[in-house]
Amino acid sequence: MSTVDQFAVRLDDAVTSRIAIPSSGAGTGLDVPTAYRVQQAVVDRRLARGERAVGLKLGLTSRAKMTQMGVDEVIWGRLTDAMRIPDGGTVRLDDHIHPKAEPEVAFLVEGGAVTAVAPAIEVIDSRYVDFRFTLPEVIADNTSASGFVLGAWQPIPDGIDNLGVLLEVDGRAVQVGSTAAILGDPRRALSDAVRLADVNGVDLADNSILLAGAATAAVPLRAGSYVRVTVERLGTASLRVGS
Ligand code: OOG
Ligand code: MG
Repeated sequence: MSTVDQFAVRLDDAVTSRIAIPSSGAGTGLDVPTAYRVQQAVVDRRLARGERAVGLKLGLTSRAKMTQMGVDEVIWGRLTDAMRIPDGGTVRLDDHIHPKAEPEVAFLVEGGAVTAVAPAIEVIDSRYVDFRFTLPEVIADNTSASGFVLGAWQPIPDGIDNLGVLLEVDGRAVQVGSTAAILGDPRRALSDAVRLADVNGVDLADNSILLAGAATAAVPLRAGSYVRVTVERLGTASLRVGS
């Protein structure tokens, strides 16, 4: 088995066993292009189990996260139908390692154009212990993708570049931000995604959902809590956390 496949098997086993693997730190010997090959192999294993590709996600779209990781480029990952959580649906902790929720906006790309936007929650669940990883490691791990909730689709409103974003847990505000934190304007996520899809031969027609990147820091999920994201003018998306 190739090194790429071996790494993909370790990450995929972490998903199915819910046991995190340690980061190798600087010792991975993995470069970014190879990391994306691992990511593809990880996603291929999901597709082989019958999951369907439905979209792309961007990560590290905020200046703060980029600076933290010492990079100046966004990273991207793949979404499948099995990751979709119905709005108001339940996420079980037992199905995860150490899931966190972050507020996002999602775009719908149809026929080469963006037709709608929705408030969204991304559930990230790094397959590395304590969410500690290098840039190539998180790319290989499909950028921590685990689940996503979409609120109602609607036309793109004026001022999409600066809408208030609120993340509440059990009715208490825990993160407050703005869509401006997403690359300065979440529409830039679109142009980045179109470019990335083109460079990497990904067909956006089959991957019509685009998660633009977190607008605030992510919060750990606790059993029994109710998580709601509100994006000004777009409405809400929510989930419940079960054990
Ligand atoms: C990587 C995923 C980052 C985002 O929106 O920035 C991401 C991580 O923080 O585990 O999805
Ligand atoms: Mg995200």
